[in-house]
Amino acid sequence: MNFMPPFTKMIDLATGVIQDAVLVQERYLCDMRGMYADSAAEAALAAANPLIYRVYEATANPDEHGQLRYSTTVIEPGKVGDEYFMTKGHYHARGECAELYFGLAGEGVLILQTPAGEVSIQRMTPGAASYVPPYWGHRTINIGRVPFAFFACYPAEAGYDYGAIAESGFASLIIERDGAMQAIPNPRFTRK
Ligand code: M6P
Ligand code: ZN
Repeated sequence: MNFMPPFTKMIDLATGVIQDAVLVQERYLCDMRGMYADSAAEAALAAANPLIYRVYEATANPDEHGQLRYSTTVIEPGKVGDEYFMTKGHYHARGECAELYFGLAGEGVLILQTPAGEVSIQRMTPGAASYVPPYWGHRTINIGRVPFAFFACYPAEAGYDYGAIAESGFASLIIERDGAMQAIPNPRFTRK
């Protein structure tokens, strides 16, 4: 048995930043090429190349069975055309692994989807504990005017499968229409 040392890290609930984060991922528009529906709007923003989101990871816990990892994600406010800033979205490489999200700041949406294209849309405000069941792909979206931050905890062995979502996205697009969030069908979507 490997008795790794227990630890506690503070998370700034207003900003979502984890103290002494081991790994920080930054994704700019150029890291998400082709993922937004409006390619003309994407091209118009290409030179500015805005920061879309950051991921702070607490520790690099070993990817072994039984271990957990946790992170926070902070998505900037903004849109590409009508479509709100969002994460890439992924399935777990080990599809049987679930995940738990907890809203910290701002206002967001968690969109989930089965490989067959069934979609579920969950609103995430501070205090919302949203469960990502096994086998559902998941993406988060900032639908507010300030950064949207949430905490995530998942089996260390879950892994990432970005392929299907990078190719055809989710069955619904989350857009702003007349100042409000709306889900509309994604014409580019095909089943996994
Ligand atoms: C959450 C977790 C992470 C994930 C991050 C960004 O913090 O689910 O595992 O990396 O969101 O999402 P993505 O990897 O799809 O860009
Ligand atoms: Zn996940």
